[in-house]
Amino acid sequence: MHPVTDLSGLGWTPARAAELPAGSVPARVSRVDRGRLSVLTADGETRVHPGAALYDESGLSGPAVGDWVAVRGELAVAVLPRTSAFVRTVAGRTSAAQVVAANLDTVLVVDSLSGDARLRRVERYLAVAWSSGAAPVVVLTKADLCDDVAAVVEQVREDALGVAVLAVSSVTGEGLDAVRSLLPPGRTGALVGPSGVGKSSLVNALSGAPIADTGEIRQSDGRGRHTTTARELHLLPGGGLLVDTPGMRELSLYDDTDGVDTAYADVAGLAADCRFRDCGHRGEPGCALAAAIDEGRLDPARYSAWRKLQAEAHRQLLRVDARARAAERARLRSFHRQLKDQPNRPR
Ligand SMILES: Nc1nc2c(ncn2[C@@H]2O[C@H](COP(=O)(O)OP(=O)(O)O)[C@@H](O)[C@H]2O)c(=O)[nH]1
Ligand SMILES: [Mg+2]
Ligand SMILES: [Zn+2]
Repeated sequence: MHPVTDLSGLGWTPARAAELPAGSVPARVSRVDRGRLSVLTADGETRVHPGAALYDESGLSGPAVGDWVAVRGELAVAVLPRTSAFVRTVAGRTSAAQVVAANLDTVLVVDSLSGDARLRRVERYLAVAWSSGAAPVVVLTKADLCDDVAAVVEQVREDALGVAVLAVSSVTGEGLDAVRSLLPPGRTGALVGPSGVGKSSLVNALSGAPIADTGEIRQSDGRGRHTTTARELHLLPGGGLLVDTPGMRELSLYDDTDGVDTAYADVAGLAADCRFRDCGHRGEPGCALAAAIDEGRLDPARYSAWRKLQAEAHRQLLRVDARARAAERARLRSFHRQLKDQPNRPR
């Protein structure tokens, strides 16, 4: 762990100070374990307890890797508002929505240059990346295993219009500098993509040290199964911050804006023609709304009203429901009581 002398090196921005409750200090969540948060502070890494008040029923309000939390003593008392979030849901089960990583500047959609079937996957991850509010980049790994890197990169580039596509090899070091340049000091990226494409190897190659568990370690542990590695925020030698995530098998957008879409059926109807099924209409390629505005078929004012309502619907989802929160608090209290009653609990 490299020492960080001031919080801006961890991605802190002065604007966040207004959100900080009195008497608390900010810390950035680097890892979430059961009942414990690892956080990065100006003084280094430490562990704090998440207060029960941080959670609501949606599962979205609780602290995620990359979140800024307000800490009092050894307790995280609030999660500060997120500037972006990569959110996954298990298809068809909105209750399982989960913030994979928060406050990202860049989402690195990772796939491998060896093997195929990557186009649809990259597309899918890109769609979610676009809706995160962070800028996506495609990183194609294992360049050393591919005979015609340029051809594959070109093919992906055609599909991912407007998004940079980089080819790298964690074995030869090819392309690593281009990835490094995406992550200057204080900037935060997250590696997302299927299991086995080389995300953790990339973290290790960028940091010059085996700080993330890779497939090889998994194989040599003899269990023959993927260890569920936790998401973790790493501080790179160059000062950038990078979240490694385990593969996400089921990935879909968290979206519950049906009500708004009923009121704006015309806009929603147009949006159905966007190239990405989960188009965030933020300038991504193939956006039918952008085309409709350009061609005068959609009133920009109506479009922005719809956008505003959609954002509002999303905020509603993120808003803490008082009743659900009280129930959750009660459940957590009894959970903590049970823990305390166990004589041999680890400390
Ligand atoms: N040849 C080659 N193998 C790689 C490269 N990157 C990762 N691997 C291998 O791919 C497997 C999965 O890598 P890992 O980093 O664990 O993937 P993750 O699941 O996305 O984190 C491991 O056996 C790695 O050694 C690369 O650039 N070149
Ligand atoms: Mg990994
Ligand atoms: Zn669109």
